[in-house]
Amino acid sequence: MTGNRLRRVWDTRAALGAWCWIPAPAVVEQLVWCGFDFILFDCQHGEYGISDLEPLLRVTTNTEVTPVVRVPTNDYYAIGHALDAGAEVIVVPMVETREDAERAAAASRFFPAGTRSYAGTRSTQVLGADPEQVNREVACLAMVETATGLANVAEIAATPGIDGIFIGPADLAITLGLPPGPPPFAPEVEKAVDQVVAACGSAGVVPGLAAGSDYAARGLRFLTVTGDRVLLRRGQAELAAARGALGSRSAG
Ligand code: 3PY
Ligand code: MG
Repeated sequence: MTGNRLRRVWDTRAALGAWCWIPAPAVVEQLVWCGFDFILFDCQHGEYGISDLEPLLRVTTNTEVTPVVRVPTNDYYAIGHALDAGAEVIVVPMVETREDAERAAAASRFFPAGTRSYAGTRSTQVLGADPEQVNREVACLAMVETATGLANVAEIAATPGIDGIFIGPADLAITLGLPPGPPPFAPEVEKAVDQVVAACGSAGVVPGLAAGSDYAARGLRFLTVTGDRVLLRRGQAELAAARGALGSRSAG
């Protein structure tokens, strides 16, 4: 038991992670071998739910990879169950107000910091059995990914128990009336990134973004570099290159 390694990484540099959307331990094992700082298990948009998490999280046991779980909604049961299964960092989508942030933070911590319920599940082997120590190690990241969330970002970042803000650039773009797209984002979204980084700086919490390491220089410290589906889709470019090579050989 080494505690939540991501907390130590954040103190020194940007943490780089990968999304897991495909619920297969063999896929998680490949991501672990790649050496990411964290794997973000996505129960909102991945092909699995909270109750399927445990065998996936187990693959990260005794590795240098911190298991992060995005819960499907800001829900007491979902957050508690993800933590019971061994999540060390909880990502809560669509946080728009201080009340939303308080709900997420409370569900992530035991009394007196919150309302999480204690269970002797594998979580006690991951972050320990002492509620106070677990409260210190667990992290809760609120996703700011709507125009309303952006307007309230200072209050959300300053909510006790919120350890960071993770920006969802796709949903944010849509609620700003823009099409979602890859980085570099539309100027309005890029401006929002700087606004969130500034709010996090004032509140002393970690700013994160669903984008690659280019954004580390802008102050982001929790970045998702790639994901299992993205990596597999690279097969299309490899196939095109192979077809191109065959074509040029037969033409020549
Ligand atoms: C978003 O961009 O909206 C996300 O939730 C992360 O990809
Ligand atoms: Mg989103």
